[in-house]
Amino acid sequence: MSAFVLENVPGVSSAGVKLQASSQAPCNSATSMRISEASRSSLLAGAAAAVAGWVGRSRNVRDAKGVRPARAVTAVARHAGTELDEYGPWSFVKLVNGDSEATVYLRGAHVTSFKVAGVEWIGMRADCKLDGTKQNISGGIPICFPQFGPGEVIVQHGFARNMDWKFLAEESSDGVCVLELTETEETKKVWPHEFRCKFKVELKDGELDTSLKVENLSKSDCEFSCGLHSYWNVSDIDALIVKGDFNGCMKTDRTADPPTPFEYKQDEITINSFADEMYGKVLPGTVVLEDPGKGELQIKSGGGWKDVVVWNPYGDDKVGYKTFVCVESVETETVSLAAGKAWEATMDLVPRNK
Ligand code: TA6
Repeated sequence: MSAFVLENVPGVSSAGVKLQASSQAPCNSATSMRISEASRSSLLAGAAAAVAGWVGRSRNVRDAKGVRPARAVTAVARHAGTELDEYGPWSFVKLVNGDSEATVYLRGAHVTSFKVAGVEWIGMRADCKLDGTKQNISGGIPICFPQFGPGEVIVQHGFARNMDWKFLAEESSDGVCVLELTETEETKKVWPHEFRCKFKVELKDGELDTSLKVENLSKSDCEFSCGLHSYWNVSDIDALIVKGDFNGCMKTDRTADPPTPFEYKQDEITINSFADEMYGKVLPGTVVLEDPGKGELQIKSGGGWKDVVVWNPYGDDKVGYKTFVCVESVETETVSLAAGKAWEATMDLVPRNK
């Protein structure tokens, strides 16, 4: 056992950092380095410990004398881990499990990276900023709540993606993080309800599972729409095929005026011009991105997700249109949630690298 202790970590009462010198390849993640680089001598002292996970807050890591360790390079292997990094302008949680890693920002409870064996499956826009100079994150998996799309009172795609969610250390565990958002005086001005959203992200070895739960804590019904406005990293938008249970669904081209639904007659979608399309009531179900350059991604949506929105600003180089596509799991219709009730939806990602 190493000499590290975790200070002031709610729900993590024991010194839960176990390290082991190992012949296995080191994990490449920055967070593993933060822990693993902590102290070469402490690591060697901990070499007898079995490989184990950890849940930690990097800011609170100290050695036995209470000194924050310097960074240095060493090789450490572990099975799964979760760490909150609070160094930068926006805090984020790093998850690792086997050769998979993921990053979740507290701003918007926003997944910005999911890699398996070094292959990235989450798309980020070229104009994305993670330094706090933009209100939200352009790319990744934005959570749109309590409104999907534009509106008159609430901002486009809702306020949840513009807010800092709380990391629940006591509900998180190795490879798992749970983030929470509740109402504020500001949210009540535009959406007068007490609520709790919980977003759970679980990194398995080779899979990322998410679940979003919305609880109505008000004394009356609340109404919302919701979506995961997910950006996926693709090798080349022109070569991508999106497959799913689309044949026979009602498609709406949202760029048409007026946007009139019509029956879609195939199971494949390809993109070769500006696309903003909604495929109604095709979820729960699985949509597959077939990317000849990198493999395939299964997007398995369950629970309350009903519709798929496909968006790509084709031709817009400023946002890097060629290397991302939005294939979004959405509930576009208004959900009416009674007082004390909860609504839940899941989206699991299963990639297969080429
Ligand atoms: O979900 C599709 C869409 O609403 C498009 O109509 C387009 O406005 C896009 O999202 C904007 O995405 P952004 O991440 O910039 O909010």
